[in-house]
Amino acid sequence: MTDGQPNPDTSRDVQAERVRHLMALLAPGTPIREGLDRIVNGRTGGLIVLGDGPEIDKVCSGGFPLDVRLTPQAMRELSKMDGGLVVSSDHERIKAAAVHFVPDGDLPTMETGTRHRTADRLSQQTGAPVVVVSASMSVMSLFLNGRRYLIEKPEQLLARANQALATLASYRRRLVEEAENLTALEIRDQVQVRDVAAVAQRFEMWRRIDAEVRGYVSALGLEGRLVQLQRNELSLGVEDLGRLLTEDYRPDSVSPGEFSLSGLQQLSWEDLLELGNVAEAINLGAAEHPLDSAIRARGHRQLTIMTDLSSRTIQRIIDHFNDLQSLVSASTSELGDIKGVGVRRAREIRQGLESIFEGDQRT
Ligand code: 3AT
Ligand code: 3AT
Ligand code: MN
Repeated sequence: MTDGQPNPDTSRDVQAERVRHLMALLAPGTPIREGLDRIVNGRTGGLIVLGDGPEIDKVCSGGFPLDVRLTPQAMRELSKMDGGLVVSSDHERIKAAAVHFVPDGDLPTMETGTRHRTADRLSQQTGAPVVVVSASMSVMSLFLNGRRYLIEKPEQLLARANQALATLASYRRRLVEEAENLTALEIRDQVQVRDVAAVAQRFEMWRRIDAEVRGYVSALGLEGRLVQLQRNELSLGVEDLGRLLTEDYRPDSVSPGEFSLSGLQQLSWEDLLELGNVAEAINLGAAEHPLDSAIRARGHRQLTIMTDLSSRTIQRIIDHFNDLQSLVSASTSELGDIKGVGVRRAREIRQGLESIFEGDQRT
């Protein structure tokens, strides 16, 4: 990348994040969305700039300055006039109505109608989001920095949210399978980098779909409650799994704060499917044989699953034994001597370890 150039990935992420945020502000249940829906139903069309101030004033001509509370009714009535509305950045007030906008006509736009061309250029010139309700097509669009986004109806969003939820459920199943597989290998001390990478890969795939679902939830507003409940159900324990995985497999040379699975977020979907890329993105494995190298869990995950010990006590146990293998061969009394554990808990841990061990031998 050349110096001084904005990173295209970062700026795309920033734009995507801004669009998600705006879609939440325009979601069903908000006054502005109700106003937009009324304009759609009234078939008058509308052009609404979300933001005011000197930059916007420069491209306004004519119309009527106002300062009234934004209500759905006011939006609808004021949109009956030719021209558009200026709304305060916090979406609380309507600052002007029947405004004729005159953005720079040299700015490129692929739109055809004068309302849409104006909205596109207006957003490019001022950086403000601009919403258009098409009178002829009954659709709502958001223009932001030269791009147009459809503001979808709840039915359309729900259909896609449900598809995403089904994907999320199946990704969760695969993630749990890979985590169980890892448990079996941890007990046998047969973990290779590829096994950890497989769980990390599934975690990241789950995270991506989860982000998509969360986008739908915010765009659905009040209509998103059921999707939200299902999403919560499908995310139970997953964040913890990701955290425990990093605590278990962070290389000794890397300090705790510097090791995370977030490196995976930079991978394209295609690259994410290669375990070698996954291992590299989270700095696991040697350079020559990245996937085959043996690796040991510290034991955070197993201790968390098996016991109700505080993370501080778990850390103490791990500081003492170093890794899960030494923990497996530890005696009850050695365990009990650790501060915060005690005899009863030591016995619980031993039994817990033995039961996964036996469970593993049976299969
Ligand atoms: P009506 O009395 O409603 O016909 P008006 O002066 O109120 O005329 P509108 O703002 O309602 O005008 O615009 C009506 C259409 O005129 C919209 C657009 O297709 C066309 N139009 C407006 N301005 C321009 C322009 N600068 N160039 C080409 N077409 C334009
Ligand atoms: P529709 O899909 O027909 O609603 P459009 O992009 O085809 O939108 P039109 O040319 O039909 O747009 O114009 C429709 C109205 O849009 C006319 C006027 O009330 C409003 N409009 C057009 N240009 C401007 C502008 N520069 N500033 C404010 N309002 C405008
Ligand atoms: Mn038109």
